[in-house]
Amino acid sequence: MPAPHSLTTEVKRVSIEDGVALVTLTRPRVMNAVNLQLRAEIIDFARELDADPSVAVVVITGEGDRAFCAGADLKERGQRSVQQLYDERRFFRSRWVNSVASMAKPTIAAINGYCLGGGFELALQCDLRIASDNATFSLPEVGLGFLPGAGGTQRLPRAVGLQKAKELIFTGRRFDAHEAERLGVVLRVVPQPELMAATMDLARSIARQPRMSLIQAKIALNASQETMLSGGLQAENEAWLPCLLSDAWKGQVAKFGGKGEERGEEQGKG
Ligand code: CO8
Repeated sequence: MPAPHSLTTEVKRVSIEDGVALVTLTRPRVMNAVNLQLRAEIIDFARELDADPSVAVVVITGEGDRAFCAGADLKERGQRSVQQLYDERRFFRSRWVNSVASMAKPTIAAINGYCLGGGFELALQCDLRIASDNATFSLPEVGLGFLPGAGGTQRLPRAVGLQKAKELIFTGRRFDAHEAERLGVVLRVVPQPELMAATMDLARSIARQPRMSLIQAKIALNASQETMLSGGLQAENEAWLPCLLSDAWKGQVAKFGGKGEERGEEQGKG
């Protein structure tokens, strides 16, 4: 395993250890709101960490205990003309709405405090979400004269069902971590001081799994949300086949006296 390293900018910090990249949004004075720079850096780090062989799992969180992310930086947006907002959206939309969701590697949001608007949509891009007991969720865009336009109208119904998503988006009401857990928005809720330890434990346990199996399993699981059953089963088969050639599988089958050919290298790299 390469030595741990980190990458810090004005708006985010990345540290990598034990196969887990921890990305922290570092704008706590504005509740980690997403300005243009942070949006561009999220798009970049998603691509870079996906290609980094020292990374198996990516965790995203917000600095401090008040907010994961309070959505778009409304102060910055307020300074921009309609033309600028239109041009930026045309350029960024397709990159932003799938930036984290399109990562091959598993991703986890560690949600501390407010998780609003575009911040909630960013969390919905992650494969797994763990919330601290002080987390508060809302998609308030309709009340702002907009609609959730960074994936919220598509990913929330997939998480909670269409009717509940309509209630939450039409009203924009805030709901707490325990309701988020009941609805299936988050996997589980932990006391605020334990959030990062619990999330990193989960991330490390996933990072110890064979890399190729994780990536192929994610492809097959995601296909279940995009296709009919027959298409999903086909995608599962296509995801299964490359695993047959992985070092991890060869090593496992050799342990049982099978025709694993040469033992795989270290498990976790297959
Ligand atoms: N953008 C910029 N600054 C913010 C944001 C934000 N989204 N949220 C909070 N801040 C700032 C506050 O202005 C304040 O700064 P300052 O001290 O300079 O006044 C600081 O963070 C602390 O905030 P508060 O003092 O308000 O702290 P509270 O604990 O009282 O409240 C809240 C925290 C509940 C998070 C409150 O700040 C709030 O409601 N924020 C706005 C949340 C919101 O509506 N987010 C946007 C969601 S919509 C979205 O993300 C999609 C964009 C759609 C628009 C598209 C336009 C083209």
